[in-house]
Amino acid sequence: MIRTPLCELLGIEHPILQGGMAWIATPELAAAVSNAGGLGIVGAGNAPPDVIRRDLRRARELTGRPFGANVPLFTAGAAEAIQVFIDEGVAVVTTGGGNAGPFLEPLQRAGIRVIPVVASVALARRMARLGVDALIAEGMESGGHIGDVATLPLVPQVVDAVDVPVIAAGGFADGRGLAAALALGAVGVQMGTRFICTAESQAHPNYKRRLLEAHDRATVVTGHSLGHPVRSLRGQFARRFEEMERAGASEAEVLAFGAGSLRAAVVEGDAERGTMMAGQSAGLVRDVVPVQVLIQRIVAEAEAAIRRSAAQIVNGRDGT
Ligand code: TUI
Repeated sequence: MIRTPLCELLGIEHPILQGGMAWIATPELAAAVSNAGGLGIVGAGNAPPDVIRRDLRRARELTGRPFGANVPLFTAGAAEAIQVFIDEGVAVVTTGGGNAGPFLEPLQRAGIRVIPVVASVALARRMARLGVDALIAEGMESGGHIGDVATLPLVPQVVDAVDVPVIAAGGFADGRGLAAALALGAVGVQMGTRFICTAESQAHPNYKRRLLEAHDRATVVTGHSLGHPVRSLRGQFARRFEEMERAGASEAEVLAFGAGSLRAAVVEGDAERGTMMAGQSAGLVRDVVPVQVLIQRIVAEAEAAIRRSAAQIVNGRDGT
């Protein structure tokens, strides 16, 4: 067992959160993660309020344990999604892609723990000052929308800058990663890409297969020209996106090209029209297993990694 203050804060067994990936973080996946002792998170993506409500109720049916909900703040319906989270009384809300400040008070008044994702020390400081319950420090190794600092330098800088618990994200897919995150001062990890390749994930088999085939350099970042860098698996879609950016296509043209591309990837398994978002940890994903097996394995690996590291401490000549 690895217990950290995050387990107490959220009422979970293992300090592992599942990322709120749009289309992938379904009630089935989130409930499986919560049932296995982690924190499952239902991703609202840019779904309409009635779909979000239905998904949260389904998750509630599938698990009696705490689970969370996530919304990317740049989506048009973010405020409505937050209201549904409040109405449905989820335990935890994580936010991405923006400033969670305006939503903090109503969420916390409803007894909901608020854990924004940050990609910089500056935003981490601002959020901590406002009184968030914890932070997720997400490095640019992550899939989807990313910042520009890598996890290894970001996490300890955020840990030093704030006095709330910090969860590390970006590049984590196994127990060695969890052990490393704890060594950096984090209280747990959030993993997204790794959970796509589980039995309970509803992602299309093509998406899972592409992840299993992925190697260390299998992902690419597009969208810099729009100010919204996104990491996904290399492929037809990313190449065409890059070409459009290089040719100086207008923002409207590129956005029109991207619309619906996530659904095409996740639901239809279409690697040509679809963007298969994934983090650099894709190269570490080697099998599709039930969530329960994955989480048990990660905890056992982390314990072994911490023991191995600790065994390397020896007394020096000066007896220290
Ligand atoms: O949010 C994410 N990753 C995401 S959201 C998403 S949804 C989507 N995308 C495209 C098509 C359809 C749906 C896909 N991937 N990660 C959390 C995250 N947040 N990473 C970076 C940030 C971030 C960036 C800037 C957070 C705050 C921020 O603040 C700017 C400011 O206001 O200072």
